[in-house]
Amino acid sequence: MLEYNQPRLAHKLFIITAMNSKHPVVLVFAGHDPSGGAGMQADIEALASHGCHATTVITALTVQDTRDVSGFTPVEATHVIAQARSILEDMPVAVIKLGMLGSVENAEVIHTILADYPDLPVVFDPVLASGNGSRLIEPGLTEAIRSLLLPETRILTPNSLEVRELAPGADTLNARALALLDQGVDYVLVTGSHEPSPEVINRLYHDQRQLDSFSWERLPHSYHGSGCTLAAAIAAQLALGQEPVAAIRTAQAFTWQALQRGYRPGLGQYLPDRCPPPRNGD
Ligand code: PXL
Repeated sequence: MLEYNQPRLAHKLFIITAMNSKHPVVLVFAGHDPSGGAGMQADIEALASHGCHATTVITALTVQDTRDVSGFTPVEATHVIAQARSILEDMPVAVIKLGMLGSVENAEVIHTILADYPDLPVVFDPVLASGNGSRLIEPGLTEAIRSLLLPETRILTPNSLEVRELAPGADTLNARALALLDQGVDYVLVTGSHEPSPEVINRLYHDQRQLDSFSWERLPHSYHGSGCTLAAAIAAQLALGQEPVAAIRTAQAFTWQALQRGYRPGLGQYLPDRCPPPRNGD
């Protein structure tokens, strides 16, 4: 018993160190988007602008621009697990953030890692498709997410389309979100930008009920990387020591402001501005 508990105790002390460090470390599993709008780059920018240190395990390489995704290649699962283990053994990771996973094998090895570090909070943006609807998963991955990763997730941030895929058995958005809680997720924040309401309404579920809802002015453009930005900002707030509900509230404001400052570097969607330059005198 003692042999089993000692490493866990050591890891708890590691987490306390992580929370107290000047730049808390967040371990991100995500795909690479060469347009720089979504995926790992979104996460690094959002985390850095909160003063967190992003450590980065790339799970898939995509081919895309600001208009659409034309393909992706998952990274080998053996490589994913080796990247993660070397970081976890080196640095006091405070929070794990999951985005695009790429393959069923990657979901399986990530599950192994999460099982080995049960005290680390997990923020999961369950990426299934690009904003334009191109699939970013291979067959079987939705089921692997449901059975292996949802039970390990502290905060899940699906959009309303993802909720429909992850909980196909229930009939309303509310019932689907509650079904995700039943699957073992602690907090589900369903984002509402794909719904037809005049304002964007995000709903937060916890403890078998809807806990809160948040209404945001709908911005005029279509944005690439907003979901990644939101989940990374939540991960950052948790790593900085915020409680889940406060983290979720503050991260939405960060994301809305990044979208409001958004810019259009290419021919397609706008990108969030997660790193505004310092003003003169700052
Ligand atoms: O926005 C979801 C997303 C996440 N991660 C990667 C992506 C996308 C959307 O295109 O490419 C790598």
